[in-house]
Amino acid sequence: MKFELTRRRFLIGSSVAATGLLTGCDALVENASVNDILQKAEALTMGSQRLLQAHEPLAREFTEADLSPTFKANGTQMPDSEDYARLMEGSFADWRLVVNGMVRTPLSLSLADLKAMPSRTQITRHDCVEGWSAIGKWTGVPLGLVLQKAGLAPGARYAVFYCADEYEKSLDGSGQYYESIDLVDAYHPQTILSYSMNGKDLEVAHGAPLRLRVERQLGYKHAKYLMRIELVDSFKGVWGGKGGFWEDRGYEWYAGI
Ligand SMILES: Nc1nc2c(c(=O)[nH]1)N[C@H]1C(S)=C(S)[C@@H](COP(=O)(O)O)O[C@H]1N2
Ligand SMILES: [Mo]
Repeated sequence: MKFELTRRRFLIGSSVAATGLLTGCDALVENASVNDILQKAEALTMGSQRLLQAHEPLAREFTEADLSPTFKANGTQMPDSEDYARLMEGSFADWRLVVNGMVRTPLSLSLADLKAMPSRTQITRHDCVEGWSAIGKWTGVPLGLVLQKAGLAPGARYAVFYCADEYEKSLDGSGQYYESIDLVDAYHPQTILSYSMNGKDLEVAHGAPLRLRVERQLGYKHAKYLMRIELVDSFKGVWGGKGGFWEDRGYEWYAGI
């Protein structure tokens, strides 16, 4: 994604004003690490402000040479539903990502709509709690841009991601995979809705047609097979109420690496 100079000036100016981190634009531009963060923050004004305010770093990014020769697929590798099978047979032409809940304008976006939006590519390391890691290259649309399109309603605090698959339905009969993150992570510049892995369309095993990448958190937060994103002020009442499939089964909601 290309940065427009005016946009960048605005970003730098407003971030300085918002954080009081440094006193002038020149000082900020000369500060290599902050400038680097701003470069990577791309057009996400709100995200970069929060980033600076919270002193939250970016997850480490790697090079093509670091890509893992194989990237394990984990959890669901083929959603077990007729709806998903139908969508897959049609190459996901009829698939839509619904964005609703506490938004001003609910959205229904096709894969083509998402691919037409500005994209971000990042090479990152995925860490699963089961004890394996892999480095992959992900391309997708920054979640912040999708949220900007929908416009948040006052009071929205979390984005909840609903997936197409039921994982271990047998546990208690409520096996729908879902996840959630707060708005700080939602607007983080490396939080993307990814439709491409290692330069190719996302494979079904890895979450086709769309999955979340939320790079500062563990693997189970990276919801695959996205169908709907709901903005909420609390996740009480959403399945087990803990904000995610694994969270409802005892895992941490904030799975920071
Ligand atoms: N919908 C859905 N998303 C999911 C899972 C799943 O079973 N279903 N497993 C999670 C876990 S534990 C990991 S480690 C990653 C695995 O992603 P991968 O298959 O691309 O390696 O997806 C996460 N997202
Ligand atoms: Mo995982």
